[in-house]
Amino acid sequence: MNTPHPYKTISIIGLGYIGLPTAAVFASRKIQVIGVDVNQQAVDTINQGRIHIVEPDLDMVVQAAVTEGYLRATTTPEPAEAFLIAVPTPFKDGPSGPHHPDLDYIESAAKSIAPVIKKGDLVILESTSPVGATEQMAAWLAEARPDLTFPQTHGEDSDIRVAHCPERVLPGHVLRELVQNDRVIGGMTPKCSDAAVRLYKTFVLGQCVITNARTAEMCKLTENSFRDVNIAFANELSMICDKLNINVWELIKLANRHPRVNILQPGPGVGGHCIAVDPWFIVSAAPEESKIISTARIVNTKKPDWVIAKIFEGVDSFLNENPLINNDEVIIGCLGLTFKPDIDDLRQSPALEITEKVAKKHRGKVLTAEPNIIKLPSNLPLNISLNTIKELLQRAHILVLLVDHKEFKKMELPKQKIIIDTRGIWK
Ligand code: SAJ
Repeated sequence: MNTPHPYKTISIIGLGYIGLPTAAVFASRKIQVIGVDVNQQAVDTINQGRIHIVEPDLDMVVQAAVTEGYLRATTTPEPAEAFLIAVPTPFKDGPSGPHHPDLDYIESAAKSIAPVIKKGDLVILESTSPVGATEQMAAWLAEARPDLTFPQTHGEDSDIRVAHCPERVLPGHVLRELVQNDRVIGGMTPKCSDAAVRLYKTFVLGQCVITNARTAEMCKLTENSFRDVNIAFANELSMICDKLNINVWELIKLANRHPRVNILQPGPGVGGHCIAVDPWFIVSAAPEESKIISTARIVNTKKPDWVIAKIFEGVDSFLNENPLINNDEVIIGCLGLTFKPDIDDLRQSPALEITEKVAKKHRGKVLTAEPNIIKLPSNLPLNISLNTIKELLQRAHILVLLVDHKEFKKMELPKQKIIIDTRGIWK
């Protein structure tokens, strides 16, 4: 922790779910951090010592870092000794199909820092990236700065060091995992790796394990694909068990008593910007060889449709039992919108997808309760409204549990006869 390091100022490009906590942790080690983001509102919020995302304890760390003068945000990159790029890597339509990696954010981040980098600087790509993205980023930097040398042409003698060090923290536990997790450090050369290790060792207590950039890229994709494949197995089991009239939660608990079995939990699908995206980066690079990985993606992507079918089966049986009620008077209550518990992140959320698709198909009202957001996203069907948990429980005829937020887990078994519990909290 106390090893001297040459980084007086670090710049983090992208102040989202990964960049902001990383910036705050560096700043908490009394290093000057310049955070850069294209979103002026996020920049203003951070400069007031506040945060624009939900992550436990992050508000306190950011407030302290800003108040003590170690963290400052801006929309324009400034000189620093190390640059960490933590921008999104979504997918787009491409030659290999609809899941082609989209490196546009990395490209514009690289081009935005190019004018301010100088000899001796370190540039790290933290964003989860397809294999080859770090080399591509170095190529963009070299193109913009022909006066500097880069590892792809000058190896160990290059002016600029370049590495890929994927973030691997779990939303909801980011501050702890940033410090405690091992870190994979993939330098474009061994000197690039050494420079990156010295940087991360300012706060990482886990091991910093060195490899090359391509292996580091593939390692991150592999970790998330491993989880996706295992969740797909659990999701497939849940559909099989439903057909065979077996309680899948009990089944998994029993099977997991075997010393070498560890099945994950079924749910309404897999969301977030990572696990629902990253496996496609492998599939798009090697489609013929990625059969299990692509099938798992399809199983998880289709799980929301299975849940929706269950909800409408529930509506039909409610109408059968209540012949005096019309279809458009049936109120469906959906608990949770985020992609996993106790966060505010709606990206690729199966809960949001289900709520939206149900509202499009259902002629009556759809109530949602989501304790982590204050306003529904725009463009949702007009029959969806955001309610308190109490209101929703009082009014809904059919209850759908989509996210296992702590507030829902505390609830007694609701009185509704028709409950679709996709997370097994009421088993
Ligand atoms: N899920 C299930 N059943 C489970 C576990 C998860 O349905 O048993 C669902 C969640 O509800 C959610 C989705 O999977 O919709 C993803 O949630 P998650 O908690 O598994 O993972 P993320 O996306 O929040 O974070 C993952 C982590 N990767 C791994 O655990 C291998 C994290 O360490 C990475 O840093 C992160 O992706 C990332 O940024 O890539």
